[in-house]
Amino acid sequence: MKRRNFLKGVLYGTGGTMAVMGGFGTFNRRDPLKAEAISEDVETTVFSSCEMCRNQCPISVKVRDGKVFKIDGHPNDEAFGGVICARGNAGPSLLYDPQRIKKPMIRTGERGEGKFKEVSWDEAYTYIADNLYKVKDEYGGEAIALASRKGPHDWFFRSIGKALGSPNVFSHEATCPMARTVALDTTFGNEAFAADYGNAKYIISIGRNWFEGIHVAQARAVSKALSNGAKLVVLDPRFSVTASKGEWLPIKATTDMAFVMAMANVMIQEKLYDESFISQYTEGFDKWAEEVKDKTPDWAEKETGIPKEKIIRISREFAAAKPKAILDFGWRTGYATNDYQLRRAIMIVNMMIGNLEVPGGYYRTKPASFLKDFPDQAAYAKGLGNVKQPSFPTPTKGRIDGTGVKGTLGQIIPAYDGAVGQIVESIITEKPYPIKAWLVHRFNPYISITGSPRVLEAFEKLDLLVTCDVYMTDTAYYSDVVLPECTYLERYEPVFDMSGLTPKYVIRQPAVPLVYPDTKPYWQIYKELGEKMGLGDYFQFKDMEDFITQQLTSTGLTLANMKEIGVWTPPGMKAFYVRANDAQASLDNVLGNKSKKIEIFSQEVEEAAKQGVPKYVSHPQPEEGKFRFVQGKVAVHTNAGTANIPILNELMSTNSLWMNTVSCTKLGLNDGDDIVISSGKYEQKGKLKMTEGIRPDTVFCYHGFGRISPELKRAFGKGINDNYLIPNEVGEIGNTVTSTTFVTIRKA
Ligand SMILES: Nc1nc2c(c(=O)[nH]1)N[C@H]1C(S)=C(S)[C@@H](COP(=O)(O)OP(=O)(O)OC[C@H]3O[C@@H](n4cnc5c(=O)[nH]c(N)nc54)[C@H](O)[C@@H]3O)O[C@H]1N2
Ligand SMILES: Nc1nc2c(c(=O)[nH]1)N[C@H]1C(S)=C(S)[C@@H](COP(=O)(O)OP(=O)(O)OC[C@H]3O[C@@H](n4cnc5c(=O)[nH]c(N)nc54)[C@H](O)[C@@H]3O)O[C@H]1N2
Ligand code: SF4
Ligand SMILES: [Mo]
Repeated sequence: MKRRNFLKGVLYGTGGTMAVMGGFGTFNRRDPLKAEAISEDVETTVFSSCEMCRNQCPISVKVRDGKVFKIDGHPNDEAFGGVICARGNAGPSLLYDPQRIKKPMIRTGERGEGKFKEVSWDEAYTYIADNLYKVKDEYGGEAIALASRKGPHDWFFRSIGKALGSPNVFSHEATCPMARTVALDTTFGNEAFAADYGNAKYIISIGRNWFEGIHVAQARAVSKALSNGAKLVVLDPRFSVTASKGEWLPIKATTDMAFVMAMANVMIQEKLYDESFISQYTEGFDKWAEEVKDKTPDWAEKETGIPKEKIIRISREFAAAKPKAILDFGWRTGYATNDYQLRRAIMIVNMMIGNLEVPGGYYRTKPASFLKDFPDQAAYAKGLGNVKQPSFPTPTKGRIDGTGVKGTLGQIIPAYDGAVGQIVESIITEKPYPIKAWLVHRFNPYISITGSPRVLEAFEKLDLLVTCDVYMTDTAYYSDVVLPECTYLERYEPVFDMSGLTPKYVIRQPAVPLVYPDTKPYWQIYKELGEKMGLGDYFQFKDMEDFITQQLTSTGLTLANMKEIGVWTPPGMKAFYVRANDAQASLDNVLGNKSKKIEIFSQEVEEAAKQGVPKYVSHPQPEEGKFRFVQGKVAVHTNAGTANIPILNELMSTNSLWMNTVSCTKLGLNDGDDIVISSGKYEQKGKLKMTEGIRPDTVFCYHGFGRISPELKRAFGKGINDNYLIPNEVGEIGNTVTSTTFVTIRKA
């Protein structure tokens, strides 16, 4: 293996630029094994996948003398192009961080006092098992809640809760894309859709910030479209990095649906939509046309603050680019309470230009199970198998969040995800019944769920709080038991299905042995805990090599193949769009609903909320002296995950509050001032950033700061925790809502 150029392949979006530029030379400076002192002979490459965020980009890990010294993108994955982002590059900084948790711990002091004793794994399992059974005996299995960031760990983690008869198993999705998921489910009967940015000629972002809220393949595809001359329009109340690359429309937050409905209004008035697509594939268009009849650009200008001429021009440009145009459906989608209706409206406008299953539009992802039904593609349909599990006991009570209750909005919440914020409310109010134990995996409710003070109040009331993480996070700090997981660079995981326009499988395998020998991978933790609890039948595999072998049986691939190649796509298969060669091709396999139509009018949403077609809801705007508070991602950090990682903390150790220059002047505030942000009952201190890059009625901060665990020694006490200021009020489908809070600002 030849020494690779350190300056290759880092996708780094920041401060208005996105360029392929240098990696962190600082690794060598920090690494005791200096690059120049190491012989080339002992260098190996391990193909795996990144976990610095949940995108799981395929990576190529360079190891010398048993140490990871560099991570690149996987060279053979076209969508990722051998590139990773700044956070992915910082993997070794996490791996070798002496501040990681290294041993299981049990609380000895008061909750939140930070006093723990190190224990053996067996002691930790025994403590958890005894206390879970105690809660189950006293209150029933339903009094145990589980929450994790959605991912491959779910199979193992969730088995514990489900085996104890709990219906209250949650993902993080209600804090993230759930409004979009519900919109897709209720419109297409299926949520597995993606956008083909790379081939688009016109892209409109509704707050989607590809160059800071990074997904490497998406950022590359949008960049490719831009280099090919595509036009980008960005609706965002602040000037994001993405806004800097297109036409920025500083929209009033929470009014996006007015813009989208006015687009539909113009397109119908001027007959710019694809009538044959609408008549062949959709139902309920007449009701939508009726709904948007009075949603004129004039009206939308008043709602959104965007001049009507721009709305009309953009609607025409968008329609003229059909079908290679994308009105983006967003990623983190919880701006206002009825966000799922905004996302439905967005997809309806997309369908008006017939941009489904064609290059440059939206497509259903193509896992093997999908391809089976297409004779030309069936040869590529080599599906992953499941590892067998006995059935779980049927819970005796319904879920605390009302998921699945017919005739209510609970009916349309995805049962796999649920409304995670409800755990906090049910602990505190004991309604509909008490939650007494909470198991948390790879998730930090204190930072991630709106209403941090309420989350703390909930922690206080629990009989048992268990957290499995790589750091002593804020939530871990309040826990009874803390389980130290090893990092992604030290473990195997199930083979991951990352299908897009073709099927794709990605492996995660250890690049190096355990750095801290008393940490373990999640699959081992939950298997051993399950066995300790007498639930071993749910974990019928010897180790992860065995698990993967069971998964791969029906694919014809082996563990050895996957270890060697890292990423697999069917050789010879081309990107598959169902309507690429036949504009009238059937979409029956793409649509998961009974009607086999794109449901512009959704009977299900009508029954649940009397909103069969999306209806406009006007959200309050801030009065004089108050500001709307919005937040977002920054290129060099991940959510609640990376604030304490040495190299990333060094790059950015805190956040500040963005405020428009005019508003600063009115309040007599200056750049860099120490300020207090108040949302009424709750306050946070911070620093002010004076900028032209935000609407005068809005303030903004990057998310993930304001940490309260003193064990996060680099991040502790620095910056603003947005969720401390935002109440734990949820949207109509139980999603967290983060753009509806108003704040006042004063000098500290
Ligand atoms: N570097 C980095 N990349 C990440 C992540 C990360 O933490 N760091 N996280 C990953 C995850 S989990 C996700 S979900 C994605 C998120 O990716 P995105 O959804 O693109 O990102 P966000 O930063 O959450 O939100 C984008 C923008 O929404 C704007 N905004 C707020 N309210 C409104 C509104 O009402 N209307 C409009 N039009 N705009 C509004 C904010 O100003 C912000 O700039 O990024 C992923 N990638
Ligand atoms: N106000 C406001 N709230 C938000 C957002 C916002 O923009 N504004 N963003 C929302 C979004 S989009 C999301 S997705 C959520 C994200 O919320 P979370 O899922 O809580 O955030 P993450 O940063 O993904 O990571 C959670 C935890 O995983 C841990 N971790 C990392 N690697 C491992 C591992 O290998 N094993 C284990 N066991 N743990 C590991 C990290 O240390 C971290 O504590 O937050 C949401 N909350
Ligand atoms: S987007 Fe960056 S941090 Fe996330 S998985 Fe990919 S390389 Fe890692
Ligand atoms: Mo997210």
